[in-house]
Amino acid sequence: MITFITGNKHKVKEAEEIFQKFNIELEHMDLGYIEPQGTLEDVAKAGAKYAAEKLNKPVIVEDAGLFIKALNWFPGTYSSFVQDTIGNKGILNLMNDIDDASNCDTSNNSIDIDNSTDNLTDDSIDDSIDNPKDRYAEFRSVIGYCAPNIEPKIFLGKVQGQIAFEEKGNKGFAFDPIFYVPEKNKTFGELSTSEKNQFSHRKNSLDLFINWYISNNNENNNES
Ligand code: ITT
Repeated sequence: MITFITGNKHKVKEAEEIFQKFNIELEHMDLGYIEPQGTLEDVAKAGAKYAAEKLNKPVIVEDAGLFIKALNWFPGTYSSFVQDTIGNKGILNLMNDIDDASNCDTSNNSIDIDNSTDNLTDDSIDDSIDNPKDRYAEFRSVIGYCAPNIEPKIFLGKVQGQIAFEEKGNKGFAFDPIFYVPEKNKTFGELSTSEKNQFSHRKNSLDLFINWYISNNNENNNES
């Protein structure tokens, strides 16, 4: 049994489905630990160590965030604060400002772009943006694991995508409606939990953790 320390019920829902597939029992607890300023890795390590010592049992915590290239990887470790303050609309506005700035001296180019997109549907225009790299973003998830009397371990998962031009979908949570996955032609907000769980940052970090946990537990079982 592993205890997942988090105050975010959406994370629990996603993690429960992933753990079920491996037949590992997951318990959820909201311990409300104080997160230090630092990288996702720093926060995950400190949180896992604190919770394992406090509860005297094996725990995982997760620190996650959205990293947007054009914004110098903002909001990153400030994702929670940014989601609670300017929200998705604020992020879309910041992206618009960047688009406007980069289009300033290239008004003639837009005539070419308009012509070239004459026959495209709205959906495919999203795919044909001048330089999709400009809207490049990734979600990162760091799982911190710790148990009494051991040092914490961390597992990093990522997923690549783009910031959409508008919010789409009402599934998922937080930044999901603005995180567009070109391969699926959908935002995370348009995917069910099971669909998101096939390739998300959280799925990738939890897979790494679970594989490590299973092989480590087997070794311990064989030794005893
Ligand atoms: P904890 O109690 O587990 O810390 P939290 O919601 O504060 O829950 P994080 O600090 O790990 O979670 O994540 C920071 C923010 O990043 C979170 O509040 C969301 O706004 C956003 N976020 C993280 N994972 C996400 C996901 O899968 N989809 C959309 N937004 C996500």
